[in-house]
Amino acid sequence: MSGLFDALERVAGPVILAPGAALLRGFALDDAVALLAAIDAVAAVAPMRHMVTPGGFTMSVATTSCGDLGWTSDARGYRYAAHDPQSDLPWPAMPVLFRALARESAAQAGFPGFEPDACLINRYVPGARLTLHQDRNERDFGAPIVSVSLGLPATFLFGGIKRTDPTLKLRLLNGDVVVWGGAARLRFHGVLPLTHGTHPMTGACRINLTFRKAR
Ligand code: MD3
Ligand code: FE
Repeated sequence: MSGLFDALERVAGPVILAPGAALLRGFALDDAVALLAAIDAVAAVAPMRHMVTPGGFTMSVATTSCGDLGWTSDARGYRYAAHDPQSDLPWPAMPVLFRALARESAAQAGFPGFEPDACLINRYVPGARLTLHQDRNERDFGAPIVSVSLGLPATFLFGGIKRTDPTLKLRLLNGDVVVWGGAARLRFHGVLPLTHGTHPMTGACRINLTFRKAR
């Protein structure tokens, strides 16, 4: 699955996108099949669903979570909760592989000892997108967020500290990991509408994992 080019990018190490933001191209490639199987197991217990924003919009991205805390949204706002509001069950445990990948990725980017307590799983089908936003529901902005892209490629928008700041476009591919910490942690970001396609591992979708320290 991983060719010479991928191997070379891994020995080359992190690409610094901006202060605090490090791209680890293909870092999750060898784990992709196992990650997707674990995602299926999580979604069997806590199904992917389209959350409603506090503004009343249904998100085009489908979401679930695993770990001690899961991210939820409804008319009352965005928050982390220990139970899936749809079932009242605790979120599924974070798979050991997820934990290890998040920790190793963060360490590669200069954030040793990262212990996420929440993993948000986003699923994009063609047309699904995420408008520019900041991630500010976590208690400690000192911890990074680690993101893992699987399946179809997406164009990621990386903005500044103000919503109106110019954005940089970055193509995120199957197996790419990005660590967002330090000065990058509160930058605006989003994902352009997914374009049609088929990926050998995921079919017609992209899945993104984000590992967070919510508490
Ligand atoms: C930059 N997810 O779940 S991952 C999200 O591809 C989210 O599903 C996107 O934004 C996705 O909140 C983007 C990359 C990412 C995640 C968190 C960040 C970039 C970030 C936090 C701060 C700065
Ligand atoms: Fe985000």
